[in-house]
Amino acid sequence: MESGLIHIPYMRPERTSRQTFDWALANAREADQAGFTEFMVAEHATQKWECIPTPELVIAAAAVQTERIKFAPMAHLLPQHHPAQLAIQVGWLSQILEGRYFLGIGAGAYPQAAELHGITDVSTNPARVRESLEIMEKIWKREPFHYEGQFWNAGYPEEVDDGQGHDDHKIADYSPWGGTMDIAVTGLSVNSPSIRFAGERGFMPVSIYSGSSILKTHWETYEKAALEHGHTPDRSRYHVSQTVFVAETDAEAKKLAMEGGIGYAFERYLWPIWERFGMLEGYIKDVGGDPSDVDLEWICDNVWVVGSPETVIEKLNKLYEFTGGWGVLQVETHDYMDDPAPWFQSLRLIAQEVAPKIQLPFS
Ligand code: FMN
Repeated sequence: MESGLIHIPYMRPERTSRQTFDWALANAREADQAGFTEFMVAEHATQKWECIPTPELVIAAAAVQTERIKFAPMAHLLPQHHPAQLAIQVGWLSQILEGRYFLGIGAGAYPQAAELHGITDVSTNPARVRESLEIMEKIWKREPFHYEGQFWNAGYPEEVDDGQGHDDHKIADYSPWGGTMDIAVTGLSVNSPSIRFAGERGFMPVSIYSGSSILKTHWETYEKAALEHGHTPDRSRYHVSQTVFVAETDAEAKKLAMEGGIGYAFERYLWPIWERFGMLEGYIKDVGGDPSDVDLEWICDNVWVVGSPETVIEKLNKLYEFTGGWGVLQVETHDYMDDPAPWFQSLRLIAQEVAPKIQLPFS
C-alpha cells in the first residue's frame, strides 16, 4: 500500500490564515521526508474549519520545499470555477511541478460555497462537472474552437502567423505536463454519481471511508462503469481517505488521538457533520451497534484507525479483507500545530512501519 496525506485541514477556528498556510507546508515537508507518495489539498471557500480556499497556492509553495512527493488539489470544485481559467492554471502548475502533479476534481460538498458562486440548484453539479471537464480538455488540446454550453462559454484562439518572422502571434502553451493530465475524482454517497463518472472515464476514484458496505458499493460502481467503457479497473489506483494515528503503544496512540487535534475536531466539528451526512451509519452497521453507542471513544475505536504499528496493520488488513482493499491510504491531517512532534512521529510510523506491510489481496 502507498500512503498519502489529504490536508483538509481541520484547523481550530482561531488559527490565522498564515498559521494555516505554515502548517500545510510543514506537513508537506514532513510527509515528503517520511516517504509519503502524495499530498492532496482540499478546496473550501466557506468552511471555517476547512480553511484553504485555493489549494494551488499551498501546492506551489510546498513544491519548492519538497523533493519527491506528488501534489493534487483534492478537489478543485469544477462547478465553482470558469473552466478556461482553471484549465490554464492547472496546466501551468503541472508544468511547474514537472511530473509531481495530478488533478483532483469534485462537485463540492457545501451549499454555502455553491451560494457564494451563484449556484442556487446544487442538483446541477454533476452536469456542471461534466461540462467543465469537457471544456478544459478542449483547451488542453490547443486547437481552435468556440463552445457555448449550458453553464459556460469558452474557446481557443487561432495562432495566425503573419509570415513576417515575428513571434507576436504565438499563444502560450499551458497544456498539461507530459501531454496528459492524471485525474482523480472524489466520491461520497452510496450510489455515487462521481465514482461512476470516474469509472466511465478511467480516472482514479477517491473515497472517504465511511463503512465497509459503502466502500464496496463504490468499488462495484467504479468497476462496472469502467468495464462498460473499455477501461481496466485497477485497485492499486484506488485511494481511500481515513483518520489514522499511530504511536509506539495502543494506549499512547489512543490518548494522543482523543485528546489531540483529532478528538478536538471530531467533537466540535466533524461528528455533527458526519451525522448530518449519514456518514456514521456505515460504521454502526459494520460493528452491529446502535446510534446511542456513539461517543468519542466509540468513534476512536470504530471510525479512526488508531494504535501501535502492529495494531494498525491488523486493523487495516481486516478492512482490506472485508472490502477488497485499495492502493493508496490517504491519511486525513489534523491540527497538531501546538505540539507537532507526536503527529509527525505518527506520519513516519504510517509511511515506514505500516504501509509497507499492507498488501492488496488480489495484486
Ligand atoms: N468537497 C469540497 O467542497 N471540497 C473538497 O476539497 C472536497 N474534497 C473531497 C475529498 C474526498 C476524498 C472526498 C471523497 C470528497 C471531497 N469533497 C470535497 C466532496 C465532493 O466535492 C463531493 O461532494 C462528493 O464527492 C460528491 O460525491 P457523490 O457523487 O458520491 O455524492
